[in-house]
Amino acid sequence: MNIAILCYHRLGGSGILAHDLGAALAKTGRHSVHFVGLEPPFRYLDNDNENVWFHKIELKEYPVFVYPPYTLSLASQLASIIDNNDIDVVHSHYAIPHAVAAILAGNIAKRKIRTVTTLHGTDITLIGSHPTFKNITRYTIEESDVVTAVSSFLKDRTQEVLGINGDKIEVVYNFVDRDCFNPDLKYWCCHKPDPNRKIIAHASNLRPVKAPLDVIKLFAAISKATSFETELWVIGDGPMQSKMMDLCRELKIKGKVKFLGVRTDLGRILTCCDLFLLPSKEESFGLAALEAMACGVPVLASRAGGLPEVIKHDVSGCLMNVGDIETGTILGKRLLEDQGFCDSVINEGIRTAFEGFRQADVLKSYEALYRG
Ligand code: GMT
Repeated sequence: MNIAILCYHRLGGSGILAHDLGAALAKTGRHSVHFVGLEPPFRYLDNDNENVWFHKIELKEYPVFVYPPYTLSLASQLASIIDNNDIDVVHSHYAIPHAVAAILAGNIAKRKIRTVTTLHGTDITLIGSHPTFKNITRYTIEESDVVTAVSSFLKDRTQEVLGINGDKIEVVYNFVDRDCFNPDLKYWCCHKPDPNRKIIAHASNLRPVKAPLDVIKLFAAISKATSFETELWVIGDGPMQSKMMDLCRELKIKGKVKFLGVRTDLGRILTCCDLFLLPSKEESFGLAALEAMACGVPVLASRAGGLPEVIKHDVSGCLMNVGDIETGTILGKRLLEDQGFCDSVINEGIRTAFEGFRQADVLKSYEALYRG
């Protein structure tokens, strides 16, 4: 099949999943994958498959426009891409505005396409349910041939906030790319000078929904509670970074916290870490948690959204209530200090990442939905 994939190229779980899915579909040799957007998706530069293409969407600036209308440019150019490349399926990741553009392009193009829309989380919980977008989000879900959600939580939430018929939405979980996330990756920092120093990590786009200040508070409290030396690595960047830095200064832990910025070698970095924190206020799936589990890093996450579908408390990781730093500190200390518990959590985390969320199963599900 010829599949067009629309996604955001900036750091974010939906773009990462869209890229990894496209790369994996192309690798099967059964499909050509055409990424369409303003820039190639995050991680695209690692791509070396001849069945993968990138089509750049050009924006038109004009004094009459307050902002260049991206959705219209995307829909118009996508229609040509569909006809010129015999596209069979347009798979939109993140409903707004990709699914809108796909539906418009499907109406404009001469070729008949199948529209598949994957809901990732904030496209429903924060954006799609907002009064300014609610009608168009519901419309795109109703008009897409297939709609998937990355967790049962997100499916239920979409039904609830948009009044959508549940039969319309299929749950297809996310997966991790085993080549990029596994416990055997090695990196310079694996040769840690001090084995008694524990590395605690967080990776996200540092938006308020990720509760980045709770990351700092948790780290400060765990650091105080444990007998180990500790360091926090913050990977990614985003609007809360300067507030996180301010809090580090206030809590006098500035020297222990490193901001590593946006990295494409996240898997290699994770293999050096001893604990991963994801205390989000909301999280429809928590791809970063699954990536950490795949690399053999125990995860302490919040009991938010779809995270309990990914992490079984006390088995494949630990869950705390959102904002409950006190309980999080006890759990984090245990994950660092109780070696037997930590080992069993690590093993179960790896098993979950590669068996519970098997890439081959996810590919099969999407391929079946593409065929109809
Ligand atoms: O979490 C983000 O801020 C990024 C966002 C996105 O759409 O790029 O992530 C969402 O999609 C990911 C991939 O499916 C999920 O793992 C994240 O849980 C989800 N984020 C939220 O629900 C907050």
